[in-house]
Amino acid sequence: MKSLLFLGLVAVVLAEVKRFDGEKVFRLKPITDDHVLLIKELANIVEVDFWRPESADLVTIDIDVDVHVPPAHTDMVYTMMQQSGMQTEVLIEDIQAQMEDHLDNRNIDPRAHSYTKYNTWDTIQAWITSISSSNPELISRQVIGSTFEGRPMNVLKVGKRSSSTKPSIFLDCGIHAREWISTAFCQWFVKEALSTYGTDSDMTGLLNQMDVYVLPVFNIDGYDYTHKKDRMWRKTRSKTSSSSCIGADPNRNWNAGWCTAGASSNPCSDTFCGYSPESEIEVKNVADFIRRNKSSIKAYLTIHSYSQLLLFPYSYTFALAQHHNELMAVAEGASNALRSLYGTKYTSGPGAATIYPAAGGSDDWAYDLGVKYSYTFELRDTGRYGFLLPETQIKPTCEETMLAVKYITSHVQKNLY
Ligand code: DDK
Ligand code: ZN
Ligand code: ZN
Repeated sequence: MKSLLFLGLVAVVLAEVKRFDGEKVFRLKPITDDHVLLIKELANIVEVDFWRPESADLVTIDIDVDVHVPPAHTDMVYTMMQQSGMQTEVLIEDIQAQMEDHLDNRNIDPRAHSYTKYNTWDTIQAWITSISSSNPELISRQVIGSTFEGRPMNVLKVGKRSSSTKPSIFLDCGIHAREWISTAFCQWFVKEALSTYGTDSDMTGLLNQMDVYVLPVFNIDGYDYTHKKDRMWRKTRSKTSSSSCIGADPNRNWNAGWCTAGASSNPCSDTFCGYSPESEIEVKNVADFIRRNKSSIKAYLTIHSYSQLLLFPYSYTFALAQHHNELMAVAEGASNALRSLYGTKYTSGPGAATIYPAAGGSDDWAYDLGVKYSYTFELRDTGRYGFLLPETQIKPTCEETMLAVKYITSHVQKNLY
């Protein structure tokens, strides 16, 4: 009886969804070295969840630092910051309330797929199966491996069916679990491709001439975890015997200046680079796929949030990429196209100088492999909602992002031969 009770208790604890009642996101504006030190010290004494930049190591003077502070320390942190003279504002008053608000409460079947909802992994998986089987002329599907927890990683090849290999573009979403707007974008892209092929001449031309490989959710285990347990999870869910902390940052785990800057070798950090390059099976699976298809892949696009940035190599060094000028010009063109729809402003530039040095990223790796047009998007917003972007913004965000993506793909197409 006692052991039954105990088992029951364990089950309750295991099933528990993390709540964020009264938890706040602060925006700190460090303008002196002391301010920077104070933030780093704070991260040492309490467990701070960095939203932007993604860890204490990345904090420097004159950048906005968005941090989620555990409830027990909220007052202490606020007082500490005020006393130091650092400008501090409350960005999100109550994460739990915002978490409930950012989802639309329409009484529709939670398992039904929608392009204007943050779908669960199970729903996305069913969508992947059905959309590929009902559009055989434009979509084929392949499994490129499994995640750490054993979920199949599906890549959709979107393009007019052809007997010969076409030049291609690789697009992934959801490298980071909590960046839900990213995952929504890949689904939107597939929908737009299907619904505008044959009517929109740019899309028709693109899909006739090229294939777009779409990986709808890169970090599936993490994404599932954000729906079921902890909305703010970022990393993979891999376990090792060397640490009780789980997961590595799948955007620090690539073999490109691996773990030399803007990444942590502490397994408990949100920017943990992993035990070796490609230690994360999801990274290995995608890297293998890109290596296998290297001769056809002309562009690599990866979608993140938030900050409204369009980044390109390098992030592991301040050195400029060999094709810097062209990459910059295309990024500017894409940002302008994006802005033309709703006025959303993006900043473009090389990662290290524009956001922060960060080694081991997928874009740098793809570029060094020879994929010239390699871009990282950081979608909406700039911090009002952060990772909790309301579902009502899925449509406008995806629409404007489509314009930027199409600008890039048309440039790639023009430069094929
Ligand atoms: O991985 C990051 O910290 C952000 C997205 Se959340 C992107 C950093 C720039 C590109 C790194 N290769
Ligand atoms: Zn990200
Ligand atoms: Zn981001």
